[in-house]
Amino acid sequence: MSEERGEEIQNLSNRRFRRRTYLGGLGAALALPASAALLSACNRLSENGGTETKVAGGGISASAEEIIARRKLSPDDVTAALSTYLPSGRLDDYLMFASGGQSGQVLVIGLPSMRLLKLIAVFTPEPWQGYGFSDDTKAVLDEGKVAGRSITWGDTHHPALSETDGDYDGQWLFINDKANSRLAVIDLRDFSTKQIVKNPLLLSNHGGTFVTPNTEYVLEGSQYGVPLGWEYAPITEYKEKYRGMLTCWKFDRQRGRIIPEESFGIEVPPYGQDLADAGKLVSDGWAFWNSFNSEMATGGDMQGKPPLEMGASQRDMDYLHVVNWKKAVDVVKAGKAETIKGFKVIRIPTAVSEGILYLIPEPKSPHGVDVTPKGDYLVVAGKLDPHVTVYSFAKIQQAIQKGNYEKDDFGIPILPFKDCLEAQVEVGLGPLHTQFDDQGYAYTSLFLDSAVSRWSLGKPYRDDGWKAIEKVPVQYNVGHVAAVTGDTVKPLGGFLVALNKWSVDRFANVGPLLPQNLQLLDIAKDHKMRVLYDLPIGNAEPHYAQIIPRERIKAFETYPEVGWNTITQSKDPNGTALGKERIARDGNKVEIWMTSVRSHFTPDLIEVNQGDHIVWHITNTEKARDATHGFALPLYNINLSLEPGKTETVSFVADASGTFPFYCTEFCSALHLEMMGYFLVKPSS
Ligand code: RUQ
Ligand code: CUA
Repeated sequence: MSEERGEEIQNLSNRRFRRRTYLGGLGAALALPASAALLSACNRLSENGGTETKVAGGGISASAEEIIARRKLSPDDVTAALSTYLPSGRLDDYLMFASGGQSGQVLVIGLPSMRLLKLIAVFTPEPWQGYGFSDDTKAVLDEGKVAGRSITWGDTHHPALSETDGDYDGQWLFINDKANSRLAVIDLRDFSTKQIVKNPLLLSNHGGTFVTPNTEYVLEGSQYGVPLGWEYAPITEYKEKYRGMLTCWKFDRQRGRIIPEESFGIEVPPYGQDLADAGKLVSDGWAFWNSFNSEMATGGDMQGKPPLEMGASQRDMDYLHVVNWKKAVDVVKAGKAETIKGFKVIRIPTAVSEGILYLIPEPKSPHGVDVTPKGDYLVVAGKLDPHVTVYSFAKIQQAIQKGNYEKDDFGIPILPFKDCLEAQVEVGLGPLHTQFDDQGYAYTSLFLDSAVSRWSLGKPYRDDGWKAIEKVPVQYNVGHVAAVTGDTVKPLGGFLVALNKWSVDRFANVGPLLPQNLQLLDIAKDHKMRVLYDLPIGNAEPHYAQIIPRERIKAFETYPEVGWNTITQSKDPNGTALGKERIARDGNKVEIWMTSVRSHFTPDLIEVNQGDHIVWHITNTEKARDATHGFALPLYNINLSLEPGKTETVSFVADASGTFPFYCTEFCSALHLEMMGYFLVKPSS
């Protein structure tokens, strides 16, 4: 070491500031002796010779230390920054799929950097992806029509990655639309939506989507009771006519589609079914839904009745629904389901006599029910009870065997609470949702406390028993939490994201509608939990999220062949090779086979007559990664995205005459602005 260098280090280590604010945190974060980390950090700086760096916020800084001082960073700030920063070009270790709330989309976020990587359009037209503009994607959105009406948004809540043996396999993603009781299927080969299914009997859902351990079924529970099929019925007949339904949607992995004809519902009372989870391992074959309105309150505040939310909170207990979905599949196969509006439904008496449906009391107004990694316990968090309630799956089975049950007003067996209870752990105020890690800890969001609680599971997970360990504040009003593979049979731990509803003072004021705050927490085993990063979400309210190791996703880099149909994931008969472009007229139908390649559309001049029916196929013949072209046609409200290899078709009537320049909307090349052409529509008279 040069004398100069030695002196520099000596000077650095003598500075009280560095010792106080930098050393401890940095050393801990890197799991190195503090001095070694410091030495290598300053060695790197001085080896660079020109250590002066311009940093954001203005000014010149000579060293990490000076940046820390000028930006007034604490040791925790520095360790947080070092834990999440990714140098350019380095990839995130995990991908988080978060619901996009009212945007009707899915957000894809990299961890630990918390960078937004993609929005996947699902229930809402989205121009960048050309979603809802091409014929094929319009058809996907049209599958989501409700009683013939186009719905142009969705309230996405709970994404579910497809699973093999209870763990994410990275192939498919499902998500619900709470507002209209719909489900969507997203193919993770190209991160785009392939199918929307509308539940024919319901108008709202919530306890879904959740998949069974081998993605045999995608589960969807209704939330707000309606007569099945939502015909009018007086509210005074709520108990007689209104119902909930738990729907098991059959998923065909080969076809990559939900098969409605092989799907069915299980009728349940109008108890306001809430979140759900599928059993796994020892509890495979079962599924669990909470409920929050066993009072069957229907509001009527202006008729002198208690407001709905008060009415729905009168009893001390609501009901956990325990459902044997495997048996339900057999019952449907045996022809014991009824058909309502073309959809198979197991009615309540059949569900009871076949041993498909049981209830267990649960502390009032619960929200989440989460199955532990081995499938042996169910954790229920009751919003109005400071405990999480843990039920034992084995005890539930014993209670079922024992028989001699009480029944609810609908004749459904109620298993005794005490017989099924394993433990109650006081975790804090307003517990909602629980995730798990690889250490036998559970993490529960505390909405009212604005905190995340870490608590230990009892045997066989940990010897220290069922007990609260620590709490960390989050900002603010946390809904769901998501840990790495935190709801699977193999949770990996390490990171957890708190999806907070309120951000209040965390970000620059952007007016009265504030962003949501997704906070990344370090939950590594060897130290206390800590918040590392705040990610504002400025387009909607994400609810649930799932986090998967990046390498489990095997997405296309470009489409496999030029002329690819992204809905069928196979060659499109209208895919067009370079040199095969053409325009064909048949009566007043004009069909165009166009190619796009840097920096040209062929043909680039098209003339038709007003009133012609246009069928326009465009194939991006590029093979280079990221060589995407767009296609915009003014007035006609068309914008497509043509990723390398993709063929899109758009059909319309050229009912407006005029001169329409079409152009590429992706800055694809130096001659991108020149990538245009004219669509001329000759007036008919
Ligand atoms: S839900 S937090 Cu669908 Cu809990 Cu929103
Ligand atoms: Cu193609 Cu710009």
